[in-house]
Amino acid sequence: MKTVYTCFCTDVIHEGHINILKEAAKYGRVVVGILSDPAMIRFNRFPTVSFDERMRIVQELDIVDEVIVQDDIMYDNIVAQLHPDYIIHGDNWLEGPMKAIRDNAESLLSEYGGKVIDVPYTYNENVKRIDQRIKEKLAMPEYRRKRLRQLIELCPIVKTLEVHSGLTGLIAEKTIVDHDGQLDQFDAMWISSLCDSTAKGKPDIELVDMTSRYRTIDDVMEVTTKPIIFDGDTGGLIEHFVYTVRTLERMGVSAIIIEDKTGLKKNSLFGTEVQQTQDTIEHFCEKIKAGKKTQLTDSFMIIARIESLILEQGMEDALERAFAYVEAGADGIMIHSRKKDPAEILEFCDKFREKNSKTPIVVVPTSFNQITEGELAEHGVNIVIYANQLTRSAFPAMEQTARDILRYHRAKEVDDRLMPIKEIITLIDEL
Ligand code: SPV
Ligand code: MG
Repeated sequence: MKTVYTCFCTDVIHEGHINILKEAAKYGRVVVGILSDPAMIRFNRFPTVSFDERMRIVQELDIVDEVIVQDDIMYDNIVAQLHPDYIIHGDNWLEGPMKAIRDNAESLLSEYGGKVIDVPYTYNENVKRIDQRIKEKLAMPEYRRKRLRQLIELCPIVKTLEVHSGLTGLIAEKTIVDHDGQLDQFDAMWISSLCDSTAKGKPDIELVDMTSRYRTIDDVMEVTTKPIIFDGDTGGLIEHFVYTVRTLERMGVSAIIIEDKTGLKKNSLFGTEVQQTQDTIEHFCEKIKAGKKTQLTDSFMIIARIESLILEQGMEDALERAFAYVEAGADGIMIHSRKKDPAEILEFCDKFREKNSKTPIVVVPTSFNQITEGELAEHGVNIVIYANQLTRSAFPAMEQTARDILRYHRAKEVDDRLMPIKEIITLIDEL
C-alpha cells in the first residue's frame, strides 16, 4: 500500500480539502499533517481555533487514515519520518511564495522516486467566502488584541514593522518572502509617533492629538488583521492616559508603549542634543498602575519604555527602573539606545534576564541596525520593532520623482521606477 501525504493549515474543512482527500485516496493510504501553531504563524495563517481542534476535525473524516503533526512549513522532517510515496496539494502552490514549498517537496521526494501530485485548486464562491470570514474574524478586536501575547509565546521573536496608513498596513500584512528555503513575514505592526507625525508633516513632540492618532489606527485596522503596538509617547497626564488605555483596548490594539519622559517630549534619537526630562520612577510607576487598573481585558499590554541609556543616565538606572516598572505592573519593557554598537542594549537584556526570565523585552534597532533578529532573541529579546524604515525609504523615492518631473518637464524619465498603472489599480483587493 502506497502512502499519500498532504498538509493542512486550515481552521475549517471545506470542499477544496475534501477534493484533495478524495484524490489522495485514489493513490493509497491517506496521511494528513496538521501544521503546528508556530509553523502556521510563520506561514501567515494565524489560527483562530486551537491546534487540538484542528487535529480533531481532520481525525473525524473517514477518508483519512492517519493524522500527524507537521511542525515546519517545509517537508524535510515529514519526508524523513514518513517517507511518503506521494505528496498531494492544491495547484495554487505552482506559483507565488508557495512555490518554494513545492520545490522543497519535489526535491525531497525525487531522492527516492516519490512524486508530487497537484490537484486543481478549488476557488469557488463558497471557498472564497470561508477564507474571507476567517480573515474578518482575525480582524475583530477580541481576536486581534490577544494575538500579540500569543505571538510572544509562539515565536522566537515577534517581528514588527512601522505602519502609518492603510497602504503601509497592507505592506506589513501581505509582504512574504522566500529566502534561504524559509518563508518569512512580519508578525505585528507599530504605529510610531515619529512616522505618524511625519506623515502629517508635523514634528514628533506629542503635537498630533490622540483623536488623529486613533484615525490612523482605524485606517490600518480596516485593511489588516495583524496585531498593533501603539507608540503612546509619554502617555500624557495620568488623568488622560487612563482614557487612552480604554480606547485602545476597545479598538483591539494589543499594546501601548509609554516612555518615562515628562514635559515636552522630543524624539529619542536626538538623545542629549536637545532638552529632555526623564520622569521620576515613582510618578511613572503611578502612571503604569493607573493604566493597569483601568484596562478591562487580560490581553491588553502596557509596556514601559526606559530612556535612561538615551539620556545617558547609566545601566544601573535603566535596570533599577525596569524592575520598578515590572513591579508596578508593566507587561513588558522596552529598552532604547541610539548608539551604533548594540553592546549596551545586550548588556541590559542579559542583566535584566538574570533576574527576570519572563517579562517580554522590546527593542528598536534603528541605530544599532547590524544586529540580527537571531542575536537579539539569544539575549532574551521578544519583540523587535523596525520603527521608521518604511517612511525613510518612501520619502526619498517620492522626493526624487518630484525633482525629476520638475527637471524634465514631463514624467517619462521617472516611469521606469514607477509601479505599473495596472498593478496599482489592482493592488487593493475588492470585497
Ligand atoms: C517612534 O517610532 O516614534 C519611536 C521610536 O518612538 S524612536 O523614533 O526611535 O524614538
Ligand atoms: Mg515615538
